[in-house]
Amino acid sequence: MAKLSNEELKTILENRIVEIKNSSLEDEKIINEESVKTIVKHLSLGNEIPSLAKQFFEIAPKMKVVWLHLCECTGCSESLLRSELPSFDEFIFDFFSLEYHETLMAANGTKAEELIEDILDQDFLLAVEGGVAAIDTFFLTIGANAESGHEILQKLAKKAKAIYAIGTCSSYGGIQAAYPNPSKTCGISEVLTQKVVNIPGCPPSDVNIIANLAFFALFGILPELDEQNRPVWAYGKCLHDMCERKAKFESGIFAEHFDDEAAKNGACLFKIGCKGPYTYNNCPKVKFNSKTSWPVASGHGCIACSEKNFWDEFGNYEKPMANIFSYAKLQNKDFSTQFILEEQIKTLSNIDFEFETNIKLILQNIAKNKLGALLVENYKKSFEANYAFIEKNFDESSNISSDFWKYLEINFILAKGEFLKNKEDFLNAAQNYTFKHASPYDFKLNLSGEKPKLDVSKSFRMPLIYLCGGLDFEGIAFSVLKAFEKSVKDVLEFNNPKIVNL
Ligand code: FSX
Ligand code: SF4
Ligand code: F3S
Repeated sequence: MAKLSNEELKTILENRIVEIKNSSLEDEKIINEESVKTIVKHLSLGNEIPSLAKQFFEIAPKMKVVWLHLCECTGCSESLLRSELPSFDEFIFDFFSLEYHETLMAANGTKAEELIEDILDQDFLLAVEGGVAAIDTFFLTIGANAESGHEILQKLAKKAKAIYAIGTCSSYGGIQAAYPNPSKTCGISEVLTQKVVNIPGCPPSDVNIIANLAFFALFGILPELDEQNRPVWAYGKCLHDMCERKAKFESGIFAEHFDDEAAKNGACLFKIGCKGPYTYNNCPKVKFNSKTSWPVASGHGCIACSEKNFWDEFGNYEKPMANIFSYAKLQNKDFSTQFILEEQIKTLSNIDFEFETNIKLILQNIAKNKLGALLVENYKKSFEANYAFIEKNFDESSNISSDFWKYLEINFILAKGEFLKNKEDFLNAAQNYTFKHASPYDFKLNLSGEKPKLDVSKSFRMPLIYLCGGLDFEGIAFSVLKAFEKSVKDVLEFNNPKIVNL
């Protein structure tokens, strides 16, 4: 749904408080102020909401929660149990009423199944942990009556006020859906017609679980969602941009081993597999285990556990996404054909697009700030021959161009230490890259002026960073072309919102 302003949300809450006061439903309980404040802070709802939210939770009948376990490892519940503000007991006794949770409730066997039947006539939120075996449903058979998980899910989803897919398994299928997926498991939204809010992560943080359920309890609506139905407040930003090791990434300082001095001194973990640049989640901010740590702080690096198909698409987890480390063996064969490139070049020639092409000057520009100077130094150390080639073949005179191929050639020279003689070499490398995910390039597309402007001048540091970080030329070629493809698509869409046909 569209994003409501904090003012609009405040009005909804005020009205709901009045409604409850005028009804016979008014409850009376003590709510921990710090816990409400923390939830509201995570949701970025502004300063006026916490006191209203506290008042609401104190008088509103507790929202019932049914938590299902389908195909999964119970890591999501483990994450939830470690919540601090609110604590898990506050969560299930004060803020909500946890009616059904197979690993936590006392009831079992037929008694447990009766609980599900009883809840069907009441108002409840459905939280589902785990993917669902939806074709050969016997792979997931649960309980005394040997019902399938698929049947139980369908039955509850029809009556739930809102449905949350908790974790990557429930959102996208997760580990059991990894190749070759023998049980043909999938995310629950693939088998439900009802709207499902995805809270991915293997596991997701306690914060992302609780705050999203609390949003519905407070306002009776779902939070703003992105195109994958993930709450924007939690999954709207790339975690790499919030990472405490980002300055090291920008300086080309990478750990080579998990236990080396560089790793201990906070070096970036990209070279030993961190997938932070490809992952949208708020882990550096909200952390795990009562806010004690998150993967990158603990020294391993992110494995992109909240991204779709991460088991298959992001392995090898302790190596960068270079072809030599790939087991996925995808090939991007239909990507950037000659025809598509010609279309892109045509679009670029109609927009404001120019840049310096003298690599010597480009490197001098990068070295103007502290991190950039370190980066150029580290590149020079690791790619001595390429650096010498640049020194030898470029003078100090500026050469501004808007030639698409010149941009590609700069990347080629940085990676290979020679001029690009055959354009095909660049395209073939991009098409032979065996991962589906491009490494981000910092292109700035400005659509607010008279003419769209594509500024690529800041992006020249990216190949240096990626090369020092162990990405291969194939990865660089693929990522550069993907960045152009995206910018051109955005320009075309801006010029004519109806055509987007690359
Ligand atoms: Fe495990 Fe949950 Fe991963 Fe899946 O978390 S931590 S396998 S997302 O469903 O239990
Ligand atoms: Fe942090 Fe990983 Fe990004 Fe490095 S690559 S800055 S460790 S998120
Ligand atoms: Fe998962 Fe990466 Fe966060 S591995 S927990 S998305 S840091």
